[in-house]
Amino acid sequence: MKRIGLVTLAAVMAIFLLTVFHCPGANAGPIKLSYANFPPAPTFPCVQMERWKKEVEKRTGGKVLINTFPGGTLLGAKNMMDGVIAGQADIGCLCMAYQPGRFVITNATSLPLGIPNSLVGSLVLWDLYKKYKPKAFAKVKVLTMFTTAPSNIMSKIPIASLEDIKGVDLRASGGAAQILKAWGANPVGMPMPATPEALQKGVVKGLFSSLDVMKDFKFAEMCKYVTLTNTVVYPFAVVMNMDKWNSLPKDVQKVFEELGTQQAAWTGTYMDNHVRKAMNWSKRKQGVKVIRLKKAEKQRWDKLLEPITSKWIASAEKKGLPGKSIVQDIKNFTAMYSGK
Ligand code: DTR
Repeated sequence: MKRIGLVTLAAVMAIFLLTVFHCPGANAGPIKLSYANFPPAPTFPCVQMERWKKEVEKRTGGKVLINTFPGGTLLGAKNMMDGVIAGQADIGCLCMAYQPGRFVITNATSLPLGIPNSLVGSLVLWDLYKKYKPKAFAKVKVLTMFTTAPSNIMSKIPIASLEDIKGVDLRASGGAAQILKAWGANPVGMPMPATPEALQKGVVKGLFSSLDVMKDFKFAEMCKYVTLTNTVVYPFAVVMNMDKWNSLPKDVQKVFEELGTQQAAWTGTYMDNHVRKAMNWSKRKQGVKVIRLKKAEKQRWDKLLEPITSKWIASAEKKGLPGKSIVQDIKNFTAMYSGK
């Protein structure tokens, strides 16, 4: 009798232990996800990451915990996409302009098509992604997309004319590099985190980017001139490992899906406000001088950009992509979100 009792007890305990340790969901604790980002924590891609983390943890009632890795501590600017596909991080934030050949459709937002700010740019990009569902993202779940504010020239020397910019080494990536080239500068490509050292060492005399970086990377300490061009945005994507996405419970997936457009709009708004703050700080605390191109001069600069879009359309169509419709959609979405 005693032996049978012991056997029964052992069986009950075995079933209990198996249930606790092998049945996912039963007592398994929160779902933990890693989120990698390439630039330092105070910069806008990481600020939006922390906001998304907070929102997810709140909206799932603590069912999901996000572990964030800013500053390239888990994945860097150029291996973000492949790292997420391989599962080195569950989620990753990447700047598509750093790989222009890989993200052809979404990088079309980097053409000089007059996107006026980051909020409009982010909503346009997100709509473009949803409409075309580019193959480049087939292996991941895209959680959101957003763009920077339009780019301007930050430099150690004053640039007020095409003559001034001729042959100047300026850092830019992707579509923005083509713009600099059209203006006669010498574009030097590198991801943003490599730029402070390039400026310090004199490898470049300035950069072409949205102006948030004047404060967040303290570029205002080295670049005392800003030439306003308000041309082209840089597109970003936040992607998730597909198997990890498929393993999430439906209610968690729903929270992530709902955040897609909201996060794009939140980031756009944050960026636009932050650019204003960064420039106020740069002018007041760092004595940065803002240069506005004279009207006739601006016309010369704009004229040089005209062939870029038609060239892009031709090269996209050669690759079998509907280049013309993509450009038209960007223009239409921009007009719609700008209230035109
Ligand atoms: N303008 C792009 C992207 C960019 C703008 N602000 C930041 C901050 C941190 C990383 C990237 C960016 C660029 O020049 O790389």
